[in-house]
Amino acid sequence: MKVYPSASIRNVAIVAHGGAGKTSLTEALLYNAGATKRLGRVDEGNTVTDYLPEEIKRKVTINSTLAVAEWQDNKINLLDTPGYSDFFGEVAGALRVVDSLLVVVSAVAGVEVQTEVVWEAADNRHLPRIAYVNKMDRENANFQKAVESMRERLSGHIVPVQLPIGEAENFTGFIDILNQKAYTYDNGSEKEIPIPAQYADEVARLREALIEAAAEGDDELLMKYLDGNELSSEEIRAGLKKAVAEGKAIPVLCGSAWKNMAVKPVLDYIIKYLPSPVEAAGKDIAALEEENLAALVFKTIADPYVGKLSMFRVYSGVLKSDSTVYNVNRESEEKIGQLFSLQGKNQLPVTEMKPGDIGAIAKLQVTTTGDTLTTKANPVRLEGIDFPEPSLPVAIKPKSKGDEDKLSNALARLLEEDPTLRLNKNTETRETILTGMGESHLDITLERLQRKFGVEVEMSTPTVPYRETIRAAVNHIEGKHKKQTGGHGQYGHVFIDMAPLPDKEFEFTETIFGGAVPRQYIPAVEKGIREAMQEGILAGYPVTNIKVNLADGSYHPVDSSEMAFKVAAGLAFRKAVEQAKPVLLEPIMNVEITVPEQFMGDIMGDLNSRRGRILGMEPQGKNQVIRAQVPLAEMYRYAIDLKSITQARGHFKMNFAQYEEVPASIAEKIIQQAKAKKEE
Ligand SMILES: Nc1nc2c(ncn2[C@@H]2O[C@H](COP(=O)(O)OP(=O)(O)OP(=O)(O)O)[C@@H](O)[C@H]2O)c(=O)[nH]1
Ligand SMILES: [Mg+2]
Repeated sequence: MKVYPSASIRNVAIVAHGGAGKTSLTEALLYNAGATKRLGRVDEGNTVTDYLPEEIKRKVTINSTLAVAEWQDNKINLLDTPGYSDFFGEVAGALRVVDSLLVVVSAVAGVEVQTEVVWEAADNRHLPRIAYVNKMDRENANFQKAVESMRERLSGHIVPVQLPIGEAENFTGFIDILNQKAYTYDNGSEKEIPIPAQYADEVARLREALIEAAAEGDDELLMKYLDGNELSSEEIRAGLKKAVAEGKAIPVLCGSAWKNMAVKPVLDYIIKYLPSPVEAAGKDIAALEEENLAALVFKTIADPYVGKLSMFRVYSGVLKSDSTVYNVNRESEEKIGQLFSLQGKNQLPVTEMKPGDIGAIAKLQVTTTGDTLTTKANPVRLEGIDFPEPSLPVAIKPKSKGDEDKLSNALARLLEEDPTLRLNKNTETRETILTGMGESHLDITLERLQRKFGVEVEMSTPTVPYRETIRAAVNHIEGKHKKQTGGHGQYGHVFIDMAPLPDKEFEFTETIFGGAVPRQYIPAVEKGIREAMQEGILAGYPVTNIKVNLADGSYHPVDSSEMAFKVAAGLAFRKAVEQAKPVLLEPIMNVEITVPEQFMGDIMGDLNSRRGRILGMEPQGKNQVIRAQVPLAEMYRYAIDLKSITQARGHFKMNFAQYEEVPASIAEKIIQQAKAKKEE
């Protein structure tokens, strides 16, 4: 593919709620730009951007995928993003590197939740955007309603720049408000027609609103407009472009990606109204090219056959094929082989990439997502990417024993690819815990493990790392291990005191008098206690927060040994715990939940049913932040339940607070279960 100068590049992410038609619109844009020979269908699994087996199977986008439309001597880098909230990490990566957005709104459903979520994220990044009301051909399509839902639920000045001619099965074309021209489609070919008479008033009204929005983009223009002067088409265009750049105006187009009607104007609008990287940076081209190289890796694709593919955006300087760069995050040089532009999964070689361009490099050695590639002489470090924290943990293990190494290698690769996965080993429960964004995310992760790396994995709810402790002090508890059956016998004999130790896990002391237990056996007694603490007497969980004192004992000059004293200590320990009011402890988590105001009542009720204690709440913009303490046992599925309570509008963070006693009725059940399991 040819090298495009920075001013002829547009970087656009296509965003919306799931199913609005992002992938279908991307496909139609590519088709109209001649990048593909046929219009693929999501439902037939043959689109450019939904190419992964997991995407084809579900008919849903999972990864942000790059595809390029060359239009009027410009290069549009389109990033087709997922709409489902589990994959928001992919959207976050895309938002970090694009200069603008194409927001798709279904003409049937109007604005949906996930569109609001990305819209807010885009507000925070000050990204200019245009919107496309898609599915105008569908039953119940209603342009007016869709626009109203945008005005109700999204920020900014929503400005229709087109009007559909007919709706649903009568949708035949569109009217260009600014130029006052109408077009219909006849078997795929576009034809200009006079504006149908019934739309004349509406077109005039919308044109006035459009001019007003354009005037607001520029103070001088606004004065001229308010003084009652006519604005020229050129002035309107320039004003609108400024208003879009500043995020004040959002032009709204409409059409049908499926029927390929009114798709070309989207390409025109992207070129005319959305900023090039040069405009977005507010610098001139020469400056950008002469500046030191700075490219951000925003996505990594791990393929067991092709190897690693790193997707990047150049911010300044020129990145060349077959060069050496410096990874400032890893403090290491990287060899760059062939650079590629991407058409979905297809790689198109390019010799170099100018500032602003987006592409991919294969087989980088040290680089991971979020790293900056720059020069060693004058390193630049770009801001990284804000990925969402995952909150749904599951325990995983390979289905076939012996696959452990294979699994951990495969997981390492997947983690490199997906920054919204976390992997931990719980040393107490000995489980491998994989944390993801939601059920679908985890399902797909397991599917990938199997497809890419051939490891089949089982998942289950993680085990709660309960602990045991005591509530009372006991003194002089005896433990005696004595075996004298001919030959060399065994003899160990101790008396211990035991007491709760609130702020420390364990403490061992001794007050042996007159060598009742010889010095050399005392460490063995401590060792015996420590080993016995690994398995409590209630349900087999580790015992903590106790202090033990070795008070007395006796020995045998021939039969005593370290081993015998270790065993005696263990016997004394179990007896002591039994008498010292043993209880079960559970981990309590600090939880911070952020939800829109209207869900507060439901959230509180739900926390109650999870044995939660509310610590406080405070407003944060349109949201409320609730702080609470909740037992971990009640939180394993919270990610799923919070999603369903808030329609995926809420999120939460949690970290360990402290251990607390399990309420008696619940402890009873846990102890019964542990007994049953042991007998099994
Ligand atoms: N009738 C009609 N159906 C459409 C149109 N655009 C998309 N669809 C259908 O709507 C469904 C979803 O389309 P996609 O393009 O996969 O939507 P998406 O926004 O990419 O969805 P996710 O990637 O899952 O977020 C598919 O069945 C499409 O065929 C349209 O303009 N008209
Ligand atoms: Mg899609």
